[in-house]
Amino acid sequence: MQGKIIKIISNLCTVKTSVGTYDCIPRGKFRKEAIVPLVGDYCLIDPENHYILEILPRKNELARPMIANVDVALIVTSVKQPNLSLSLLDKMISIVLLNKITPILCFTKFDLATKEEKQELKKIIHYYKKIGFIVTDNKHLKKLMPYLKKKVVVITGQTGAGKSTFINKMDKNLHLKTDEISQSLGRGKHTTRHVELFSIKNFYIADTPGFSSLEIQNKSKEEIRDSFVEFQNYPCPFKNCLHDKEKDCGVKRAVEEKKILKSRYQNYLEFIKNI
Ligand SMILES: Nc1nc2c(ncn2[C@@H]2O[C@H](COP(=O)(O)OP(=O)(O)OP(=O)(O)O)[C@@H](O)[C@H]2O)c(=O)[nH]1
Ligand SMILES: [Mg+2]
Ligand SMILES: [Zn+2]
Repeated sequence: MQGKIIKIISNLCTVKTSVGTYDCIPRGKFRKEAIVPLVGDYCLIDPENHYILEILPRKNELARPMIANVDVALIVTSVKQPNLSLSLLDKMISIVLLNKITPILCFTKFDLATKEEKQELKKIIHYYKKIGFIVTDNKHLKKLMPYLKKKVVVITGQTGAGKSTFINKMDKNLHLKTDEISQSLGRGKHTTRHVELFSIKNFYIADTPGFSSLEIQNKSKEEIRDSFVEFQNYPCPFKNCLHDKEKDCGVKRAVEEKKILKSRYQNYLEFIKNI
């Protein structure tokens, strides 16, 4: 019988099939073959003995959050509490794009920002829109819905950014656990502990544990460069340039001329330095 893994807690996988859900454990051969089942996996199960027999090929997978077969990533970034982190945002955008997932940028907690901070945010949001991203907030649900229709969506972002709160808003029956952030640490408390896919309206959405730091894994400097999609708008005279050292680099010039957002370029340099 075929199904889709919608939840994993330790090694107990909840598998949704056309005739109901089954709690299954992966069969012994998985450990031997180093196959780790992921939420989002399509699999074959033995419903009588509650075994997962086989994981079907994936179209993509993320290490953080751990999930497979995703179409859209809703990247949640709080503008305050926790503080705005454009570094985490840019990193997540790169990871998502390099895994062939469509990013949607969702800013939360605008209500906590001052007038000046809102002005600054407006400019930042304008930039991300201009370079081609869908940008939204956690208030305008109606505008967002068409982008999620029939998709498998993962919500991801810093702990305490408001991911579970946002999903609760999408479906009033869910009642996912949410919690205030720690005032002393200025960040969330890792309230969501496991990845789980929910079928709501006409799409699937996975709530996931938040993070406070993130690594780009198994990607080359060139791949990271190419995930900064706006760089290609600025011709550079150097072949295969990483846009970090050359004096007359086209991308560096665009940064100086304020055509490329400075934080984007700085984050890019930081990411390739760490490869
Ligand atoms: N002021 C304000 N608070 C918000 C907003 N969205 C969420 N919150 C609050 O932020 C806190 C954290 O929200 P959660 O939904 O638990 O955050 P999370 O991203 O799921 O956190 P983890 O599960 O730890 O990753 C809660 O107290 C929410 O009520 C918002 O737009 N404005
Ligand atoms: Mg949560
Ligand atoms: Zn260059």
